[in-house]
Amino acid sequence: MILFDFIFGRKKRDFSKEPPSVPDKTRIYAIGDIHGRADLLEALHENILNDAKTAHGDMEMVVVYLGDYMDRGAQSRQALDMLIASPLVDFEHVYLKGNHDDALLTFLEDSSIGPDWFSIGGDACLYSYQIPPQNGLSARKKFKQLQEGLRSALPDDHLAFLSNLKLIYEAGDYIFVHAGVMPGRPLSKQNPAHLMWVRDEFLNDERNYGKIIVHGHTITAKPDIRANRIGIDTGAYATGILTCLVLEGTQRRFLTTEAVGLSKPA
Ligand SMILES: [Mn+2]
Repeated sequence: MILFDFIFGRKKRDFSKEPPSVPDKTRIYAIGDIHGRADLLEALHENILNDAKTAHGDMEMVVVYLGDYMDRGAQSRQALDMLIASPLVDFEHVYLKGNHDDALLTFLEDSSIGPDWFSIGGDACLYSYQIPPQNGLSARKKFKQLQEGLRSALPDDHLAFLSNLKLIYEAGDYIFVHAGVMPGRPLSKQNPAHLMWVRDEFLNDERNYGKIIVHGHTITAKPDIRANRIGIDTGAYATGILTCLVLEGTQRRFLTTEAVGLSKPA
């Protein structure tokens, strides 16, 4: 694909001399990992709508969700309901896929990943769909039952939403992806799992990709602003702080929710 030929090709912009920008007359709002915090999503949407009032009428508004809508927080189902039923009006919407969203889709096909999924908060997701816990069964039977329960309980529009998530989005000098990229590999060699799961190889890599990579997935207390990337997962499910990066021209700024208290881990 053209995108990654550009990223890993030879013609790389020196962003220290020429600041990265998004396309003209475009304002982009990128939202970090929601993880079942519909309450914070609602608050952040309100902040964004207020913020958007300052834009000129001919400006195109884009909202990019970096994925991990599901798990950990108590309101996975409600978060998807909100994204599906109450999208930001007059915005273009880009929904990226996080490793947790992918885990749910995998679990629908293969109940043997249940223990791994639960170890990263999948149980909270199932509770939000009011699926009974199935305690007292062997692990194999329990996760088979839970899979059946999820297949019945997951609304068609939720399945369609999750099935249509994208792995990557490009705008101007920026690309947006859930976790990051595997450095040194062209897109044709990128494993989708890396785009959703990568950590240290990417986080510790300081090379200029020719684009600034906006990502979630790895929690930092404040937005993690580096020369080649910006991380905006501020651990909303536990901190109450859901972060949004706003890009316009060469400007960057942030919107966040107030800290509204700790969620109860499931
Ligand atoms: Mn993630």
